[in-house]
Amino acid sequence: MATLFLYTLMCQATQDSTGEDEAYINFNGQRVFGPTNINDAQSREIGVFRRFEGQATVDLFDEDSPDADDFLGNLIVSQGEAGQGVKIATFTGSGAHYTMSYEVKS
Ligand SMILES: [Ca+2]
Ligand SMILES: [Ca+2]
Repeated sequence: MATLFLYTLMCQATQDSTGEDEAYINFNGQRVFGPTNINDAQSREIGVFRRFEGQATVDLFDEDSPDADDFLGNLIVSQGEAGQGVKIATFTGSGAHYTMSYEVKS
């Protein structure tokens, strides 16, 4: 087992062209953060940690209504990353640009 810590979500460019995104994060398919309103050059503290075995998937979405939500990309972490310190993941799906800092600990 290892623990994934999600620290900060940074938005370089939103997916929505009309202003803020409503960003949310799923861990292994379950919502763990958001939706939070976020615009270009803004960041949000996530402050979520989850235990996992083997590998885990973190998905980033922009909530839209009535249209379907936009998938902004994913991050796959593995137990073997434990102890490697803080890393930065990049999400560039659907024309957006986000980064997220995270860390895997044993
Ligand atoms: Ca959108
Ligand atoms: Ca949206």
